[in-house]
Amino acid sequence: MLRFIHCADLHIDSPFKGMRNTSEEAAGELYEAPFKAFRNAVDLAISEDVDFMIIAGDAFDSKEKSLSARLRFHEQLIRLRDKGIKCFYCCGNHDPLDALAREMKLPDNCIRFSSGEVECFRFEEGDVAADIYGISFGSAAVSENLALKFKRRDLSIPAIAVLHCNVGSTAHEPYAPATLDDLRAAGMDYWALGHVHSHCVLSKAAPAVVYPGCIQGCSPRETGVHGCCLVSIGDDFAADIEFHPLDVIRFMELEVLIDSCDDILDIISTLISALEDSASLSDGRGSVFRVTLVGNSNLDGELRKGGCVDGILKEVRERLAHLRPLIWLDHISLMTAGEYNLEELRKAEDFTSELITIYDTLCADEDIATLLGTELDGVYSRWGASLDSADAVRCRELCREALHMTLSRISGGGGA
Ligand SMILES: [Mn+2]
Repeated sequence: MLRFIHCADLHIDSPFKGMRNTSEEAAGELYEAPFKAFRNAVDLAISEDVDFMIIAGDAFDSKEKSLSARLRFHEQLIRLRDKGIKCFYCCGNHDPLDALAREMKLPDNCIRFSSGEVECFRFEEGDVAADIYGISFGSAAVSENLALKFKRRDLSIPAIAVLHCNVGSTAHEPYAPATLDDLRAAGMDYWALGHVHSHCVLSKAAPAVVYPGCIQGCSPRETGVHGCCLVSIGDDFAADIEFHPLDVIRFMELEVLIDSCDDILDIISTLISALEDSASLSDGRGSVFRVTLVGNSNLDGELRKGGCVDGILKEVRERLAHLRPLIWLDHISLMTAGEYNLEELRKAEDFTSELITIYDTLCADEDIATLLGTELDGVYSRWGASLDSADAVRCRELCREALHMTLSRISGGGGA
């Protein structure tokens, strides 16, 4: 039985994009997270005594790898070498095999695929054998379909292909785009892919096509569990795929209902218990939250006043600062409304219902981004700011916020 670890997208040295005003302590723990997750992968490889490890690209977040990142990556590969475990590594768009990368020497148990042509290495130890095919990105933006370069040579032992590529995901850059049929045509048993950051099995068999996902979420958008796959290939060359979590900090999105809160202090304590409850489910890992406050409340108007949400955020962070494992509140959004029933107000055929209709019409307009963008650009530029991305989703959010601010004021919900 052939057994190996398939991981990808380690993103060592990740800057954790999208997080703002993170405390020094929280930033420090986040920086360490990908290193620790990789160490967890190596621990798993050693405790499971696998035949080898595969890293399917984006080992580093940036091609300008810091010295510490390189040394610590190296250190983990040495741990594998000391246990006689080989590592097959192909480079992806974040860590392309350019002149800078070539300078980075790797321990001799780590085989890095070159760019240009697919290479094939035969793994043979005792009675297990496999051919491992792979190719690296030579530069960041590879638009060529690299999957078409793979062709199985030998049918007598399992064939594994290692590639960083995009198979049909619109959420990731379309580098080395390929279809499932392109992969099938190569005649492999297992495609060890990298690039897509959430774990997914695109095909279970003939061949198995697998994204293990990143080993550690790298931004608040990468919520949920992250890890690697422990793969066993039996005599029939069919793959058995077991997912193992490796992440040390988990990103979560949470809705917190504030219906029954009487004042802002009450909202703060409700928030804190909701965060503590959710954090307790993450098995001793750190947690980073993005929270949406929901519900009908007469505090809606007050919440929407400038500085109120920031004040809550600051207070919650301070009260949670001493806790370990880390609980960090990254962001609070408001989806609350005043103590009125929007559906009833909409039916009333009066001034308020007309006002709601104006907002409804605007939100339903496909060109909302263009319509609002021009108006908002003027406002934002006066503040010396800019609307980062005047996309339709953000514009609809702003519209909804404006509607509720207006309704709270009209209904005297404390916002006047
Ligand atoms: Mn990646």
